Amino acid sequence: MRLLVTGGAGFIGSNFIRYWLKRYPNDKIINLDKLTYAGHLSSTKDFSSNKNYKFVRGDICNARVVGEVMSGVDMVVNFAAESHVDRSIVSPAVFIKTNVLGTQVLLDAALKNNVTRFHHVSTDEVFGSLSLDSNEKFSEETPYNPRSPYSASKAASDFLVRAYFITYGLPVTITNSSNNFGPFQDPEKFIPRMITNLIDDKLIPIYGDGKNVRDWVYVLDHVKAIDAVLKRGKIGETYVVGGMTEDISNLEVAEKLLRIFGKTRKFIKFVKDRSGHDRKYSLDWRKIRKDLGWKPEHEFDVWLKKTVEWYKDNEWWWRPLKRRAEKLYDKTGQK
Ligand code: NAD
Ligand code: TDX
Repeated sequence: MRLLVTGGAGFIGSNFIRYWLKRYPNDKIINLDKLTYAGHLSSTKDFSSNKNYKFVRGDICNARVVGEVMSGVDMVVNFAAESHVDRSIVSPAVFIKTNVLGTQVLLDAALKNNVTRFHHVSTDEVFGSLSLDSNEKFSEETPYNPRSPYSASKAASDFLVRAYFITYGLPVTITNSSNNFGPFQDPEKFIPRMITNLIDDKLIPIYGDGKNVRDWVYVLDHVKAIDAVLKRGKIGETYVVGGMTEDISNLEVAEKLLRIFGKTRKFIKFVKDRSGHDRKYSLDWRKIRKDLGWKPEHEFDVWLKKTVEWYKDNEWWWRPLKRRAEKLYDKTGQK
């Protein structure tokens, strides 16, 4: 089988390719990535010389390039996106271009080339925000209510993917996953930002009161969920993918990290809140468990510790990215 992976030099995409080449050694993968500030060839270093792997630098908004790489492809897995909420608040336009227009360009090419599957990687953020005292969980039935330019652009892309299924019969599937953590995540995101600051004995900036809740899934669990959907998922369906945490606040995550590092709460610094900051995400992933037999297997505390070890052992990877990541927060004042 021939797979086109977009955004494979990013966090989840590179973890997906690493997993897939090992799991399915006869499959061929083309990685189409623009190498924006978030794309790093260093994340693909260990598999870049695999004979079944090919990297093409290009933009998913460019119909010519997309047409070329789509030729002869069986399945598409679309990770390419602008993915950072804080950046979407500072510069929304590129989120609409890549996440909405780029997805539409890919869908058109997929249709022309009769791919057997177009899998779109999306987020739980399309469902909006829960209140802290609610027991509600997001599921495949939850109406969309995006609240940031990032989540609005991802919601628009999900709707386009469904429209191509309904209107043209393109064989699509979608996953809406919660917050991922693990190796190769850019140090501008929460967990790696905290870890890399603590390695350098710096304070860790917590937005607002730190009570915001996220559902955390280890990146390999997410990758395996996509594998399950590609192999056994039903065409036209959406699957919600969540992790093993239960209502854990940002402050609690920070405290766990402080314990791992043997540091005190003095390292916590409360900073200005994110504008429109979603309060809580919580997911009901019973559908993918029941229909496809997938469930998260990586326990949060254990894999948080292993993630810390990974960042300690791989300074070569994140150190060159750290200064640029912090520049964003010079702009937002969240330092
Ligand atoms: P990331 O920001 O680490 O990587 C994105 C990749 O896409 C980069 O390699 C970048 O160079 C590439 N890219 C960006 N614009 C492009 C363009 N126009 N053309 C080609 N390539 C382009 O993102 P991530 O965290 O790995 O997320 C991957 C996908 O998963 C995204 O669609 C995101 O919305 C979704 N998602 C992420 C999370 C999470 O917690 N990180 C959770 C749920 C869903
Ligand atoms: O320095 C920080 N301090 C802080 O308190 C940063 C960077 C974040 N936060 C908070 C904001 C959020 O409540 O931590 C939480 C997680 O923040 P991010 O890592 O920016 O993730 P989030 O905004 O939840 O979005 C992530 O999960 C869903 C991904 O970036 C998205 O791509 C994905 O769709």
